[in-house]
Amino acid sequence: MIKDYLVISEEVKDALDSNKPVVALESTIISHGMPYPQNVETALKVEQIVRDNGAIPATIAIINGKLKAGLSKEEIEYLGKKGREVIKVSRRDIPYVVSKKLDGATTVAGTMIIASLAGIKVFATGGIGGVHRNAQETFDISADLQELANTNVAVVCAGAKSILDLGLTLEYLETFGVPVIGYQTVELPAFYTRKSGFNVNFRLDSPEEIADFLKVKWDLNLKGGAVIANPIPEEYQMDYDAITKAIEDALAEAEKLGIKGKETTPFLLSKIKDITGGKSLESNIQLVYNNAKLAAQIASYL
Ligand code: PSU
Ligand code: MN
Repeated sequence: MIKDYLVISEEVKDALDSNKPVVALESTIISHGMPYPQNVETALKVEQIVRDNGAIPATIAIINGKLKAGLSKEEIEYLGKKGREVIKVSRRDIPYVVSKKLDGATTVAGTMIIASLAGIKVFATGGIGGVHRNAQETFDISADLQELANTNVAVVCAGAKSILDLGLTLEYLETFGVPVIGYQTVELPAFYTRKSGFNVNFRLDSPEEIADFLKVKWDLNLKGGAVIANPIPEEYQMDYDAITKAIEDALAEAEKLGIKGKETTPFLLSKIKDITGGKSLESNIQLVYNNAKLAAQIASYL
């Protein structure tokens, strides 16, 4: 049944069959998270970094109605060029995009679902979705959090952007039993910055310890994923006040224009990039590389 829908690339299939480490990568970050051509360059380099660290990359998307684990260079180029014209696919969107034989770029939630169907346990990205600021009014809580509650995939990220309410995001994850692990840090990183003012649940200092943690969680059938929060390297972090101001301005603009639903996150990401004159993009690219490396190391121990 599943195999009527899921296409795993030869390389990824071979790796999974021979128990080699595989790292899933998402595609919304390519289509909606970064501009062309940096998005394609980044996506290809991320794959290379995964390889350099001993694992096989599986970039995930929906192409012509097929759930794909492992994209070709041409497919990555295609998604990157189409950009925000590609449908952003979270859990609710999958049946539509598949039944209509469309293309879709998968979010963290969408990527976790397909990774899990393919048997991939570790996934690297930039930042996860979460509870938006003012969610008590808007109810805007990313489906990524429910996916983390339910689907057994570990997500290596640089924390979450403070376009979100990080405190409420942590509360939500706590309620649903999703552990938040800090890699070599007790403080939750806030994507562009290493600091957020919030603590993670557990600090673990090596990929091996993180792999042990995940093994225990899943051996005990404690359903769901984990957030592995990996701070942006010191030299690429942004000035705290500058990024805070850019985020405030982007949020005000979104409010003024009445941006809602699935448009909100892509709108804020591109606004922040414009306001910071592209500086945020460089940080964003570097933190993704850093996450790909850690994810490959964790996958190798698992
Ligand atoms: N946060 C980022 N970069 C991103 C995203 C979030 O810093 O590219 C993308 C991811 O694909 C994430 C999605 O899963 O946005 C969340 O969207 P929403 O808030 O609509 O659930
Ligand atoms: Mn939302």
